[in-house]
Amino acid sequence: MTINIGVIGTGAIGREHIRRCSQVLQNSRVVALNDINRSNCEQVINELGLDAQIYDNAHDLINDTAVQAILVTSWGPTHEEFVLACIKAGKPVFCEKPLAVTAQGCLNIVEAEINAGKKLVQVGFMRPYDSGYRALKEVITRGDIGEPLMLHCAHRNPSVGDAYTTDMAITDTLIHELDVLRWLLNDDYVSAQVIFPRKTRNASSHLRDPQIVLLETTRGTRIDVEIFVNCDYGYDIQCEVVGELGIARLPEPVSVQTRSAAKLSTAILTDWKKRFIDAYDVELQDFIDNVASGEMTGPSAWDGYAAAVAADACVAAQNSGEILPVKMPPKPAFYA
Ligand code: NAI
Ligand code: NAD
Ligand code: ISE
Repeated sequence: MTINIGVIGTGAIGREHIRRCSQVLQNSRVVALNDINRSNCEQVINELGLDAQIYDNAHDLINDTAVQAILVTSWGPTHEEFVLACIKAGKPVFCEKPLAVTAQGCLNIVEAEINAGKKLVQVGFMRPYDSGYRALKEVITRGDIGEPLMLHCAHRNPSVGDAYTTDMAITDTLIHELDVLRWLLNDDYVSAQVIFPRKTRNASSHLRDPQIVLLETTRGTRIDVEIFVNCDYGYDIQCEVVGELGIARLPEPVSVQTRSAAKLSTAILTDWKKRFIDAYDVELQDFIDNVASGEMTGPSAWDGYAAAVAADACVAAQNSGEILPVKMPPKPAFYA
């Protein structure tokens, strides 16, 4: 069964997802596009030779009976409105992170989904689909390194544009760690603190970069995450778990080792699109398969909400400089 997909937001990741839905994945076809900038849709249709209709209004796309499932890949502040409209229309929706830009926005989605009585939402947290993170989780779950005591993580981008603000280090970048570390440890956060080291000269004048986020979980595991979005040298994701019996590290992406000009070296990626390219394929195939079977199993609206609750606390901690509580309500049975 081929699923007819409508895509809202045909920017960087929207185009990537349209390409994979049209050329890489099984049982999916992109039939409708919307973007606030119509020429973005025209460009992607021409580039990929798509037979898709352009809608000037996202709500018309959502309500088109030919569209069976929706991808929301517009920028973060638009997500809540579009996801709520998909739930109202009773259609499955894959929403790029963040699910909404505030915890309250995510809660509105959680409540709408519970009221609809059916899981319809998958959030674009792709790291739980990454083979490296999966292998790391297996090592932890098997008990090879004993109980996890501390995590040292880094999320580094080579550079960001001028529109990137200090809070986006949390809501746009750290949000991936807030999701994947919760999944990795099978635990929730109880407190957050943010520290600002000396600023890099490569950051724009309004941006505080790098930042260090310190998190504590309900079991007392301590996590430090360095966010450095103008690190210059590459796109680099690190995660080291220190356990009672040993240490486990997230595998590095495959890269050929060379010996040349008196140097032993391996290349480091520079583009986020390539670092998790396989994980994006697996997450979206999972979404399409779940639309076909009628049962959503990927990162849920509750996972989007949990990450947003922690993100809200981190943003408040950026401003106050204090250690702040992360208060998660109990998980509703609907998401058990
Ligand atoms: P982008 O700026 O390249 O693309 C966003 C697109 O949405 C633009 O074409 C814009 O015109 C369109 N848009 C904005 N408002 C709209 C509206 N109201 N209605 C319709 N279209 C609208 O942004 P990018 O990098 O593609 O990011 C999009 C989303 O994907 C963000 O939520 C971002 O956080 C997420 N993302 C996730 C990644 C991941 O690793 N999972 C990686 C990159 C982005
Ligand atoms: P982008 O700016 O390249 O694309 C956003 C697109 O949305 C643009 O084409 C814009 O015109 C369109 N848009 C904005 N408002 C709109 C609206 N109201 N209606 C329709 N279209 C609208 O951004 P991006 O880098 O593609 O990021 C988009 C989303 O994807 C963000 O939420 C971002 O956080 C997420 N993202 C996720 C990952 C990931 O690794 N999962 C990576 C990059 C981006
Ligand atoms: C971007 O939106 C992403 O999601 C990338 O994965 C992340 O590394 C980057 O910092 C974000 O801006």
